[in-house]
Amino acid sequence: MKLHKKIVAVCVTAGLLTAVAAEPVKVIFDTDMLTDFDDVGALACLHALADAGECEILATVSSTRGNASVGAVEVINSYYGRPDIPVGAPKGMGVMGAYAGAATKVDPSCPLGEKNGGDGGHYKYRKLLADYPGWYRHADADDAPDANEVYRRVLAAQPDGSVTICSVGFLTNMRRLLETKGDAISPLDGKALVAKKVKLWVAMACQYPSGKEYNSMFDAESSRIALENWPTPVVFSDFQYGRDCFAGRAVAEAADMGRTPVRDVFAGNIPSREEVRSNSAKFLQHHFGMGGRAAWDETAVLVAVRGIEPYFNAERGTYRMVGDDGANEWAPDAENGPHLRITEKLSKAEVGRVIDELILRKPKSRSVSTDMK
Ligand SMILES: [Ca+2]
Repeated sequence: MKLHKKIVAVCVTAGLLTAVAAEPVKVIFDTDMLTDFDDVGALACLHALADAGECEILATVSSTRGNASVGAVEVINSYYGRPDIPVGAPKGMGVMGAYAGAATKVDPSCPLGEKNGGDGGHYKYRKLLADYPGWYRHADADDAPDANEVYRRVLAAQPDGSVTICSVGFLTNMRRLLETKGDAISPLDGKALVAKKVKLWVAMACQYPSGKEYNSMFDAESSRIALENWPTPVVFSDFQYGRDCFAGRAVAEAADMGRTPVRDVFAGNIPSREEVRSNSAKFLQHHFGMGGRAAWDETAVLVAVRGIEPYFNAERGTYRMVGDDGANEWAPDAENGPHLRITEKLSKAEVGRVIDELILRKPKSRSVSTDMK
């Protein structure tokens, strides 16, 4: 399966989509392993693409202080044989968990909840840490390094214009990074460092044509500052694209995989086909199609590593926050808009199959035992 080595990457320069020779895309992945679990599929896709030589994962940082959010990332990294990828989390601001709107963190003594239990949406990631002891270093995100330091150190060490940031959570770290000052790592302030080192920011965020979207609404101030001040091209996989592009049931139902942290999360959180079929209110059909869970975050990884062209079309304009309650709007501007939002090219079912194929790939190597307790 070396086909992907021949795929050309697509980069966005000066407003043009330009095909260039394939080199591994250098990616910083910024995620919220807090409530939803398309993040797990996205990180699985990223590792599968790294195994294929299509990308290099420079860092995997959390955009939330939710207790298990960094540890969950480390469990997935360990599964794919990359336990030493730098991790970090925001300090002093941002979403805490259990729910994104919660003002306090989960009490560590709180019993491991079930769906909608006492530890809110965070139960699935607390369970991951409980089930895979020894696969992570940071039981609480607050124990992890400052995401700012991770970003600055990683960016400063990379060639100019070479790094793609793929964010599939809150925009907190982008705002904090832009507001950093020159330091021992780099004399450049955050905005200058980003302008110098970052090629592209791919963000799963915002809602088309307007509305409130999870990733951009809960830390709305950071979203506004990041969107208004980011100095490089930005591509959005917005709520509208991913909401009916489903993936993950294939790995949830895979009979030959055994237990893995990726499969555990999908198998434990996707309703059965029968549940979906018999849900008369259609809630489950909208949120969990027969293909699995809405693949918002996985689509952002596809864009970050393989570019827009193979799977998507794009529309140019501006995503901006309006008011102070987390709402956003899209202003189309085909000539001068600084942002692109992906739209449908391949059918979403086909995109879902591409994502499933990546999630189903077994890791090339593992550096920790996969024996389960
Ligand atoms: Ca996410």
